[in-house]
Amino acid sequence: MTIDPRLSETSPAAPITENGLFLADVWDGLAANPKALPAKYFYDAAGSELFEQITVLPEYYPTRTELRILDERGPAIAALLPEGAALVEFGSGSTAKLRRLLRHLPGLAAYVPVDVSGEFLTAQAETLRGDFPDLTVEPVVADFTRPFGLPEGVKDKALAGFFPGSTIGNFEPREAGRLLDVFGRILGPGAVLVLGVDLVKDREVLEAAYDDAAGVTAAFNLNLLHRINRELDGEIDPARFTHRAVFNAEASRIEMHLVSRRAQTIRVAGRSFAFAEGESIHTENSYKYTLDSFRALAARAGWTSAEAWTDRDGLFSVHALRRAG
Ligand code: AVJ
Repeated sequence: MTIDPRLSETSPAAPITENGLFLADVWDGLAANPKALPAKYFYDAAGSELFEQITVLPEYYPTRTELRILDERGPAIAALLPEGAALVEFGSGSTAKLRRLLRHLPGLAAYVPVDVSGEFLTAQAETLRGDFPDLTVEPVVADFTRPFGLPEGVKDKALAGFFPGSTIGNFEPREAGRLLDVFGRILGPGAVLVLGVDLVKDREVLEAAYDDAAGVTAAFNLNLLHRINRELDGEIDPARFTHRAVFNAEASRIEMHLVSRRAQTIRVAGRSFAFAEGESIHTENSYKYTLDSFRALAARAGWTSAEAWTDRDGLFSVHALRRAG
């Protein structure tokens, strides 16, 4: 574990425990101006369950739209992948999206799911092998935002990458470019990368997708405060915060915030943080692209656009990029 050296200059060091990094990030984020917390901490068991519920909400169009595009365009996507390729999935979530592709890829040499959670990977590999007995599954436990080595057995294969779910939207554009460059270095010359990218659209549609009528996204956002209470000895009353989702058109991103309903001081593991009424904690950015703005980002990271598909209503896109050979 690495401790951020800046922390010791401004505050007592966060205790070094299993949750030390989480606490350091929370203390850092609440001491910052404006206040912000990393979106990656949404996904504890409760948060992951809430996200699953989000994906089937009537207002939340991304998941079902991407699945539909993969269903309809599976054969066209498969035709772009080299024969006998190994498919590397960066941050393998549920296998639902992968399964859409697999049925069109009978000649796939291997599937390489990459995830930080070894436990999750093992379970996922097990079910996939059961359902696709001929498929070679070679999981890699790694943080996909940093360069990592591929298994020996796939190094000599043609490589393809898969990054669905518009996860790329959670990264600042500069970081998204850096990530695409890392993918390019891992996959190498001639590789094809298939990824899902959410599209810019009317503010009303975007804001409803992140502030649903049933309040599931609000619960997802507020769960971060519950998680801090549960895991970090937090003394936060989540009822004193309200969920807000707003489209920042200039930055082309949906922002999620937790807004303080009143002036208050909260405590986390013995440290206090003061809020003015209406002051917010910025908890997530979800960047939205046009087909061309995403192609331009990819080009800066060394990828050319092979093809891009959208649904009929232009809600979501799936891009196939190619690395110069
Ligand atoms: C998982 C990052 C793609 O940005 O749409 C959903 C997360 N946040 N509702 C997104 C999310 C609020 C989601 N991603």
